[in-house]
Amino acid sequence: MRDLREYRRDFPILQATVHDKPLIYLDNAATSQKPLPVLETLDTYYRTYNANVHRGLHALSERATAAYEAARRKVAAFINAPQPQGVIFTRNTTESINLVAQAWGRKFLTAGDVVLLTEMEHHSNIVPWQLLSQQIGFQIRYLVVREDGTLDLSNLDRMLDGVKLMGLTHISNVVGTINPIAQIVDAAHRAGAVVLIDGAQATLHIPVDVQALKCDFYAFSGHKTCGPTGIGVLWGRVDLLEAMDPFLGGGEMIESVTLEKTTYAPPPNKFEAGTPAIAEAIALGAAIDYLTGIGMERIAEYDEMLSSYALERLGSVPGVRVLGSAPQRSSAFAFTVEGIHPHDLSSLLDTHGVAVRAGHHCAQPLGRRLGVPASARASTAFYNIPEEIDALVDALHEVKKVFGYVRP
Ligand code: C6P
Repeated sequence: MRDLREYRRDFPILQATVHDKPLIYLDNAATSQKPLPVLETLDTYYRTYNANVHRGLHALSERATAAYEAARRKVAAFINAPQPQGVIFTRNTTESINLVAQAWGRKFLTAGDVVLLTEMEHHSNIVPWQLLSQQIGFQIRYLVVREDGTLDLSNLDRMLDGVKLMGLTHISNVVGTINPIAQIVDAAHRAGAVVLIDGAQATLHIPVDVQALKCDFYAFSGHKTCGPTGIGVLWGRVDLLEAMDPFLGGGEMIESVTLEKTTYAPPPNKFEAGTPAIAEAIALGAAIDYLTGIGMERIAEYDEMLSSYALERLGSVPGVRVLGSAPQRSSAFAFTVEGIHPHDLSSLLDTHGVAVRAGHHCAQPLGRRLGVPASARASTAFYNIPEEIDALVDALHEVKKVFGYVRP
């Protein structure tokens, strides 16, 4: 078995330099880096069998179709979906959530209904519901986030009263909290609600099993899972997908079209109008092969080790405050440094080759709730090493010197 450290070598970008310093890439929650098999899959597709899928009866099209459908089966196995038909290729998590809002919500929600979200959500799991609510008139309720970055579940049953759909993130992209999904889904189902999980921050870090989570929809992004941009996934229970109306109309999603009316193909095709992101889907399949080759359990263990190290090291820097302290947490660490604006911090860390994100992390309500509208955020992946955390901490000390920070 390869030492986890060796997988670093599969990521050419990790050899890059930035401002003449070795790149320390700690912005994995924004997007992950891509290993060689993913890059090679994209290259091979375009060099040797680029063709449209599900259309041509020629060799190239058949090969492209077979690879595209094989990628769907790989995704299904990766998240332990019962059938590949439940796997819909989208552009990203955002589009997957919009698909549920528009194709499920528009059909099944009415004025007077309630959608339950949480204060921890990324804007992707807030705005689509607000847009739809403006059209339909249902109410949106939010589960409260506590100071430690965990959800307040003390009144969950009451909050679920009258709820038709609950949407929540598996892992917070700001405070890293891993939410107790199966427990929440159980309560939501008892209340008669359908549950959508935003898995954008989960698929790179922990094994995902939609059957164990018992959710109804699960959304994630290829680019955050070592795959390319432009490809995402919505998994849905096939009976729900069958009952839903299409999201977009066009080629590929139809059974028959007359000038008067259209009947639709069964899922997943019903939700894949137009030419899909073929190369990207196939390369996502390669990313999944790569991750499962390492083993998601192994990745999760390593992640936990590196996260504890990062928390300990960050906590040792005077003036640094890490947001959230959930007992179950992943490897996104939003933090502030006393007296230094996060944007300045991020720009100065960049001069040391250290890439972190700064701002509201597309989760403004959470920032407001925690009283920290902007923060810096370091986020690791399995190809990061403890020495890179050390480099971040060294760079933080240097940045503090620039600002003349002296411990009070
Ligand atoms: N968060 C971050 O830096 P898209 O952009 O559709 O691939 O993913 C949206 C999304 C949805 N939910 C969560 C929990 C997310 O973290 C993200 C993306 C990135 O935190 C970019 S804003």
